[in-house]
Amino acid sequence: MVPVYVMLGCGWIGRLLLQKESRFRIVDAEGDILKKEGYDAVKGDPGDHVLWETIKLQEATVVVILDRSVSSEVVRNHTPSAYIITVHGENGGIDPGADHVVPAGETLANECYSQIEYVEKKRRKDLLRDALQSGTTMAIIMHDNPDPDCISSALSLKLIAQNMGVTSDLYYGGQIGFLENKALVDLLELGLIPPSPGSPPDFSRYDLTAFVDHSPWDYTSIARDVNPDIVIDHHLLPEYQGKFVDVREDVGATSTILTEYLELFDVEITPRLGTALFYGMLVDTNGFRRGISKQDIKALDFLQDKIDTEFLSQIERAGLARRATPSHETADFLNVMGEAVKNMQVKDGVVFSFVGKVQYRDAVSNSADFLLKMQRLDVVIVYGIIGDILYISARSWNEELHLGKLLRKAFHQLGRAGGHPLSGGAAIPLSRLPENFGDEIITRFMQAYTQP
Ligand SMILES: [Mn+2]
Repeated sequence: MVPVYVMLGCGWIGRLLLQKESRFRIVDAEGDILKKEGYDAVKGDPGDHVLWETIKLQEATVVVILDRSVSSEVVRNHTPSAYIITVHGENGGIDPGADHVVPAGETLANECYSQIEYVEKKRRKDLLRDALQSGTTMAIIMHDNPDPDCISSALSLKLIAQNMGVTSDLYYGGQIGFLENKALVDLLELGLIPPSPGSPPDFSRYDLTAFVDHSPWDYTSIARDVNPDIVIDHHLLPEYQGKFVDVREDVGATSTILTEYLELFDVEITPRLGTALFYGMLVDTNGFRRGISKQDIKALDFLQDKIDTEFLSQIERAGLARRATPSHETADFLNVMGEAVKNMQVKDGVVFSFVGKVQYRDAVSNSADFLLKMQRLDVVIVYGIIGDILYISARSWNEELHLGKLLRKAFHQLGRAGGHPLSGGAAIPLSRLPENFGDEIITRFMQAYTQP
């Protein structure tokens, strides 16, 4: 479902447009220069059909024609479903073959760009609607440790589907570790279907299945054999084809993507839902410090008058209040943090810490967050054991590293691994690791880290 944009002819207008959207396949007389600058361009006549084959023009979702000699009708015949944008000729004549004609002038690149954004949104909306309308019941499957981003995204998809007469059940396979997240689930009255060990859910009784905030199949233990119809996520783009796959690596939170769909489908956003989406973005971007994009800012702007700060502090207080009582689970979180600090070892600028056996997976990631704030170093790796699985959480300040990809490279042969540029995780069965697994973790990570 990745959009394909094509530019026939470039010139100064094309240059301006490329500053806003670089993902164009371009045919231009100066294609060789553009290619040297890193663009996906070929040199030649923008009207040359052989070059159209080279750049696979027929795959285009949007074609911007900036060379006056190229006829939009001929392009239309070549790629009937694409949206075609042309520029007004000097004589001001309307091009009969185009979907949209942009008036020439200073603002032309902006006009083109907003057209592309509009078309792209409409295309996604139509595709999601078609996918949802192909059934009446849906299982929305969250990842194993639902966080606020996953929780609010699942609820949003449920509401969008409900508007189309589709009823949904929400599933997860692991634990909800953080107390705030439990409070969020309770307060939103989500009615999640908890995992029942020994009797996995039968998803075949649903017309539709959806994964939110994760992609097939690294982060679910209950739906490994499910081919989801719908995937909405912001982690690494999977090699997976479903009815509807919208995975945007560049956005800070899945909540951002769902906010866009709630707006497109005109679904009412209650203050609680608005707050949950805001909280999802807040947590996933580490308080808007990590991986925030233009799309996130737009979603925030849209949610701005739909956030209930009372409700937000209620969720955060729920976490703190329970933390103040010396419960079993609280002790686990604090103990694990203590272990993480005690067991730190530094190898070539990377902090490693083994926290032993833990009760909650979130306690491991919580500790990694804590060490990263505490340490002056760029990369932190914390790992601990639940049952017969070793869980790894990694955090970094260095966006160029892309931890998710690093972890995948280091550990994907042993288990599940992935994530974002600044945060990632892995889960590896102990049976696949040697006795001295600590050394193995360090060696494998350092190998991937030092040989990018
Ligand atoms: Mn997320």
